Amino acid sequence: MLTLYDYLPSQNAWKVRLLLNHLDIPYRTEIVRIFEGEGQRAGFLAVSPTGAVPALRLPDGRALAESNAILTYLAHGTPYSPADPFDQAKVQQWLSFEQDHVASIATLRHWTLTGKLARRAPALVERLRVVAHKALAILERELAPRPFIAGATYTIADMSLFAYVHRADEAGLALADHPHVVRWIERVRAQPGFLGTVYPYSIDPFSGGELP
Ligand SMILES: N[C@@H](CCC(=O)N[C@@H](CS)C(=O)NCC(=O)O)C(=O)O
Repeated sequence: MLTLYDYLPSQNAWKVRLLLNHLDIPYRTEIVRIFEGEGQRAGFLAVSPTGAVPALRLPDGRALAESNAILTYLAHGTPYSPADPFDQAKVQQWLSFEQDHVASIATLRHWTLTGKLARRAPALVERLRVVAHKALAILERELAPRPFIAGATYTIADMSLFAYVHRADEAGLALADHPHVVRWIERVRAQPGFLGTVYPYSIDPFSGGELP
């Protein structure tokens, strides 16, 4: 059976939970208490080189880290990953965009919800806000003419982007200013096997501390 190394408030891990739910694949969960330093233990670093969740262990013992790599692996041969090489690369294009641009929303949300924002350098927060606003503006423009980010069908690129974009309000970014993004969020929510559960940081009393 697959093992998902998880931290419940992590939306990077949620992406993988979402795809496993869409595909109805059974798995076991191993919780990594990232704020208590468990990610930096040698045993976990052998699974995930950065010490971050999510990570996936296959039944044969091999391990894979990085949410988008895990999505790519699990979606291979399913309707969520196109077979055509160009379409596949287009999905990868948006997965790269997610890591390069949308991660700003993830960081702002994390700092806002765990009370760290006021402790951060204002110039750094401002820089992240600029990147996050630009990311939402790009998505608004790109989603205007088509239902899903990589084309006509729902793919892992949508899952990956959705994880943090649909929580942008919690990062202090107004989703209502982006009507095409809002309609895309509704389309993603309507997919069979959609996973609605999002865990708040408040379930972890250590989440207000700094990551080791
Ligand atoms: N690029 C990674 C980012 C993963 C990530 O930042 N995970 C956070 C939780 S959302 C984490 O485990 N942080 C602990 C750490 O970085 O030590 C991915 O997409 O999987």
